[in-house]
Amino acid sequence: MTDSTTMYENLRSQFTAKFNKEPEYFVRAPGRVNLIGEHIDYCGYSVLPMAIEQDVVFTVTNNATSKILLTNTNSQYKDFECDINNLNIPKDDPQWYNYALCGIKGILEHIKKDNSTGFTCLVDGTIPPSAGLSSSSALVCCAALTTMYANKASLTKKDLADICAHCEHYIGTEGGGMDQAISFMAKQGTAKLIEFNPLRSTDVEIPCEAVFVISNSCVQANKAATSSFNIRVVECRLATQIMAKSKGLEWREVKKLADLQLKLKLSLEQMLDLVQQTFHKEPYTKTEICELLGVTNEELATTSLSQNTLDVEVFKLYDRASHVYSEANRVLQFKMLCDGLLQDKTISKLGELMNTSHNSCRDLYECSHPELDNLVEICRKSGAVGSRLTGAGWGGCAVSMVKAGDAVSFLAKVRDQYYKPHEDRAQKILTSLFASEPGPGAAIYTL
Ligand code: ADP
Ligand code: NG1
Ligand code: MG
Repeated sequence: MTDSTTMYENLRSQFTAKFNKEPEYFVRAPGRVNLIGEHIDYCGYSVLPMAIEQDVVFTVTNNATSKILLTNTNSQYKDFECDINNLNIPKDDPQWYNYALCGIKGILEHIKKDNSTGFTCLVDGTIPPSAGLSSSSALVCCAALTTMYANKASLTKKDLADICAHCEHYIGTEGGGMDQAISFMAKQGTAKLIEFNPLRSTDVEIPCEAVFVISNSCVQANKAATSSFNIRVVECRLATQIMAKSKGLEWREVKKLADLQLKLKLSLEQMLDLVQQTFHKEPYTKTEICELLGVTNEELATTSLSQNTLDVEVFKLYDRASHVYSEANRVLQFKMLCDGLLQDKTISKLGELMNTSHNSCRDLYECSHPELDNLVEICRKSGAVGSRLTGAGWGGCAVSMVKAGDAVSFLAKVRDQYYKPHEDRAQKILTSLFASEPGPGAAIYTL
């Protein structure tokens, strides 16, 4: 905490001024940048993120009662109060405090303790919100860790990551657990391969001549406020189930593209062939999907859809499944290159994989945004070896891999082309364009 001592002292003073008592502890959880492996965690495939320095910090004192009191250093986020034994999280109202309630609820359901202890908490965050750097999960993870500590429970990082991956579903987004896993399991100085089912993490040593630069398109995309994210989850589920049925499997039981691959014992390349054999490129109507699966509209709602996708009429299966299987392969290639298992030109090969990943997100997964594509192009022309959107997309950040010696000129070129010409972007440049190193995971600091 040495570098950030002033920041923590400042939070302590703000807490004392607001609540007229001393805080007992701090809890922090970092955001993350995903280097490669986009929109595949919820399909069961491995991803390759690293934690960033930006984080969410709770300054806390436990209450003698079950009351929870949340206040935020940013006045845009209004104070919130409730009883820890009576949590209500609507799926169609992504208020900031509901993310905290997700983390609290997840832990309470796991530890099953009667008479839970509430807490008073000042929340502070430095992760640009709705920018694909996982501010939402940092908030969820911080709240979960606080609830664990306040209630004298003891959970491993892996337990916490597993619980939090699921509990962000309470707010409606059906994410796959990458963000929460890296927030807890991150280690300073290393990116991580995160694998699922069972959850595990492996250090990935990035070549030392590579620097990662994050640039925010300044287009915000709030994932819980629209159905775009969950539509992608459902499209992948439908693609899984239709391929499973075509192969004579009990399709209702298979929900993830990775589970289907395991059941069929095929390679990723063979899964791509199966996608091509099974699907036409044109979008599928709901009627066509019901016919293929042999179910009614009502049955489809329970076998495959989620609350905010019930009214969706058109699904793209060929493109979405093609993205997932090819992206899963790119993650494996990226890891092997970093491990030195694939020879020659490591950096430029890593860059190529990042570029192909972005193009696939843009064209097949349609989760980019014109401004984000423009930013990625600028990054590539400014000397990045590779550049791609990071996180869910539809706006938010790009991550670029740059050779260390090129970093200064890269930053200057991107600043001049993307930020300087627009006053609103220029004002936010310090928090929008920065190099990032792998940071540590979530922690509790007692006072
Ligand atoms: P991402 O996870 O990519 O940053 P999301 O759309 O998933 O974006 O989550 C963004 C939401 O998280 C914000 O709208 C806000 O409700 C919440 N949030 C993020 N940072 C903070 C913060 N510092 N304080 C309170 N709420 C925050
Ligand atoms: P962001 O951009 O942080 O909301 C989301 C999901 C991840 C993953 C990525 C896309 C949540 C909490 N996060 O991240 O699980 O699917 O998109 O790779 O749902
Ligand atoms: Mg999020």
